[in-house]
Amino acid sequence: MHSVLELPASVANVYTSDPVLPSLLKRLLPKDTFNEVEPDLIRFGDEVITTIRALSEGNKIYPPHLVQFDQWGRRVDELHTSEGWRDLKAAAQKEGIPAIFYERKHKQYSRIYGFAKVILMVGDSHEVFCPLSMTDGTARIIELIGNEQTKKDILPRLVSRDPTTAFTAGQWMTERPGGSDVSLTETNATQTGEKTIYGPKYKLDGFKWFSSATDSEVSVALARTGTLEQGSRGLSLFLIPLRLPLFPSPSSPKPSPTSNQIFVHRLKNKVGTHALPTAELSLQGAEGYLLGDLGKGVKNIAPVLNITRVWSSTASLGNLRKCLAMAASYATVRRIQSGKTLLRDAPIHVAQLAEINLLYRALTHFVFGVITLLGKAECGKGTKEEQESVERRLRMLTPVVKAYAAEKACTGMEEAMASLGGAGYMEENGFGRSIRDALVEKIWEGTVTVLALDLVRSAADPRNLEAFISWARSVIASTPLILAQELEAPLMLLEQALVEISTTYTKQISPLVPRPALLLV
Ligand code: MFK
Ligand code: FAD
Repeated sequence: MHSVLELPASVANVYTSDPVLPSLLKRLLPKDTFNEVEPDLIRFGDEVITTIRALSEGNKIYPPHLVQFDQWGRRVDELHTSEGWRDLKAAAQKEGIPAIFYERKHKQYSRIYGFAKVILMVGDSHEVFCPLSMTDGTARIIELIGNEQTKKDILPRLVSRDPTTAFTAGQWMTERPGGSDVSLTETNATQTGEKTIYGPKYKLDGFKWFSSATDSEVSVALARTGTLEQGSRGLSLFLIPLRLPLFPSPSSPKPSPTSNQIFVHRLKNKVGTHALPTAELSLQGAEGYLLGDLGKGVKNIAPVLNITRVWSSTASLGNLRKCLAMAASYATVRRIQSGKTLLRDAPIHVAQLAEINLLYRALTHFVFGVITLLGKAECGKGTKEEQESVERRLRMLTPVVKAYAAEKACTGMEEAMASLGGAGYMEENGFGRSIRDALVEKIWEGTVTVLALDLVRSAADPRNLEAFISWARSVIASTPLILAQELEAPLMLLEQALVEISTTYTKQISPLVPRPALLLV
C-alpha cells in the first residue's frame, strides 16, 4: 500500500479567512457602512469558493479562438470565447462589478466596498476583470466628458448588473510603433462632417496592436486628428462601437462582427491571461464618435489609465492573497521530520510564510489607501482645498501602487508556490496560472519603468509633491515619537530625490532615470 499525500484543508470562506481585509475594512468604513456591506462580503466569500469557482471547473475555461473566414470564403471574424469566461464575466456584473462604483450607494466608500469584492474574486476570475476594469474607466470618461445621449444610452449599459444587456468596453492605445509612448500613433481619424447623437462622426483607419476586450460592445481609442509632428498632442479620443448598429432592434439579426469595418488580424499567443481574447485589430474606415476636445486624446483617456492601474494593483493583491491562502492551508496538513511535525509548526517554514503574509498585509494597506483616495476624489465632500489635496496625492500614488504591487506580488507568489514543495509546481494547484497572469501586471497599463517616469512627471508639479509630502508629514506626526524619528529621514530623502529627478527630467534623459517608485518603500 502506497501512502498518499494529505490534501490541503478545503479552502475556507475567502473573506472571513482573510488575515487582513475584514479588520482593515472595519477601520476604513464608517460603522453603518461596514455593518451594511459586511454580510454581502461574507456571502460572497462563500460564493467564490462554491458557485464562482465551479464556473471555471473542468473544461469550461479555454483560450478563445477566431474563425476569420466562412466556408464560402467570406470574412466573418467570429470570435469564440469559452463558456466559463462568459459566465465569470456575467457573475461579476451581477455582483455589481463595476455597478457598485457608479450606483455610489455608499458614496465615497463605494470604491472600497466594490474593490473588496474584486480582491475576493481575482484569484478565480481568469482575468474577466481586465475588460471590466476598462469598462469602469470608460464609464468614468463618459461621466466626465460624454454628451447627454452617451450618458443616457451607453453609461447605464456599462454599469449594469444585468449581463444580458450590459456592455463592456475596451481601450485601444497601443500600436506597433509604441505603447508606452503613443506619439507615433498611426491610426488616422477623418471627420465625415456628420453629426450623430453620440458626437461628431469620424472614420478611423489604422492598426491596433493590442486589444484585450475584443468581445466588448464599445471601445475608447486614440487616433490622429492632427499632424505627425504634433506627436501625442495630435491625438484625439473616440468612442467606437465594435459592431453596428450598437442597439439593434430585438427582431433584427445580430450585427456581424465586421459590421463596423473592424477586422481581427490575429489573436495573441500569450504567456498567461489565456482566456482573455487579446487581439490585433485592423480598422478600415471604422465609425467612431469624438469624445472631448480635439488634440486632447491622451489627457481625456487618462481616467481609464488611472482607474485600470488601481484595478491592476488589486489584481496583483488578489492573486497574492490566493497563493498565500493555499500555502497557509498546506502547512496545516503536510508533515515533515518523519511525520512528527506539521509544516505549520516548523519555525523556519513559518518564517517564510510570515514574510509572504507581511507583504500581503503591507500591500493590502497600501492598495486600500489609494482606493480610499479614489473614492474621495470621485465623490468626497471635503473643502475645495481638501479635495485638491486628495486628487494630487492620488495622482502621485496611482502609478506607484500599480508598479509596486506588480513588482512585489509576483515574488510573494513564487515563495508561496515553493512552500508547497513539488506540489506547488503542479499545474492543478493554480500557482502557475496565478503567476503567469500576475506577470502581465508589470507590463500592461504602463511598465514599471514607465510608471516610475509618470511619478517623476507628476512630482514635477510642485503642488502635487507638496500635497504628498505635507500629508506624509502629518501622518508621521501622529505616529509614536520613535517611529516618527525613523520615518523623517527617508521621507526627506524621497522628497530630495523626487525634486532632483523631476527638475532635471526631460524626455531625452528619461531612459537614464532610475525607478523612483521603488524609493517609496
Ligand atoms: C484586473 C486587471 C486590470 C488591468 C487591465 C488592463 C488591461 C490592459 C490594457 C492596456 O494595457 S491598455 C494600454 C495602456 N497604456 C498605457 O498605460 C500607456 C503607458 N504610457 C503612459 O502612461 C505615458 O505616460 C503616456 C502615454 C500617458 C504619455 O503620453 P504623452 O502624450 O507623452 O503624455 P504627456 O504629454 O505627459 O501628457 C499629456 C496630458 O495628459 C497632460 O495634460 P495637459 O494636456 O493638461 O498638459 C498630462 O498631465 C496628462 N496625463 C498623462 N498621464 C496622465 C495624465 N493625467 C492624469 N493621469 C495620468 N496618468
Ligand atoms: P514599449 O513601449 O516598446 O516598451 C519596451 C520597453 O521599453 C519596456 O521595458 C519599457 O519599460 C521600456 N521603455 C519604454 N519607454 C521608456 C522610456 N521613456 N524610458 C525608459 N524605458 C522605456 N494595450 C492596449 O492599448 N489595449 C489593450 O487592451 C491591451 N491589452 C494588453 C494585453 C496584454 C496581455 C499585454 C501584454 C499588453 C496589452 N496592451 C494593451 C499593451 C500594453 O499596454 C503595452 O504592451 C505596454 O504599454 C508597453 O508598450 P509596448 O509593448 O509598446 O512596449
